[in-house]
Amino acid sequence: MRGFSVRLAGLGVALLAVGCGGGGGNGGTGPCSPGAAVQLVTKSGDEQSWYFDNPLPAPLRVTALDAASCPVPGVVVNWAVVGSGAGAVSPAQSTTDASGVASTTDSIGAVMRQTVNASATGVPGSATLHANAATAPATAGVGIADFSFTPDDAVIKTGGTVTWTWGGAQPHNVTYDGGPTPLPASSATHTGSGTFQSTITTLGRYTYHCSVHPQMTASVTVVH
Ligand SMILES: [Cu+2]
Repeated sequence: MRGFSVRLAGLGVALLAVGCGGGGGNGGTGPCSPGAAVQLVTKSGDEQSWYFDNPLPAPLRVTALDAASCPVPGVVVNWAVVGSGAGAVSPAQSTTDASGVASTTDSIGAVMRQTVNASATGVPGSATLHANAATAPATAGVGIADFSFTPDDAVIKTGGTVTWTWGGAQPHNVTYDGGPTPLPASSATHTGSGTFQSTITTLGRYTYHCSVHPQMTASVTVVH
């Protein structure tokens, strides 16, 4: 009963806070007033599958929570790869922001499955995240038909080759528009059939589109 009335009181405070119109810049994290952090929980980035010896596409993120699951800002999170020879995190230490979230970039090493631990001094509950790696493919195939590139996010190992194959009844092309320069050569416009290849050695993400149908966009990512 006591807990219930306390919770109602808290709700009243929250409603008042919303009623104030916000923008107060008081450093709060929303409708709750954070106490001491008791645990770190995974926010995002867990179980990514990528390629040996490359940084993962998305950061690892955890949220610090107090006993009432209210996000806690200002918590210093220590990131560590568990085991040896399995990549690295950067930075190894980061602080939770106004939303209670801290992040780091994880490079997976030469292991197929990597474990990263996120912990904070004085916080009993830590978080464990995993990443999975495989050998990057030397070749990738992309279909061009029905106003789309399929897949629209091809990945090749450095020095590898992407082959586009035309289909359908519309004219399309591969026109590079972003990435490490100099950009690879773009293709001619073909209709219904034809192929085109790019062999790329410089690491990075290259974006391209069809200049006939600019809404057709896709990318090639070159990894280690
Ligand atoms: Cu097109």
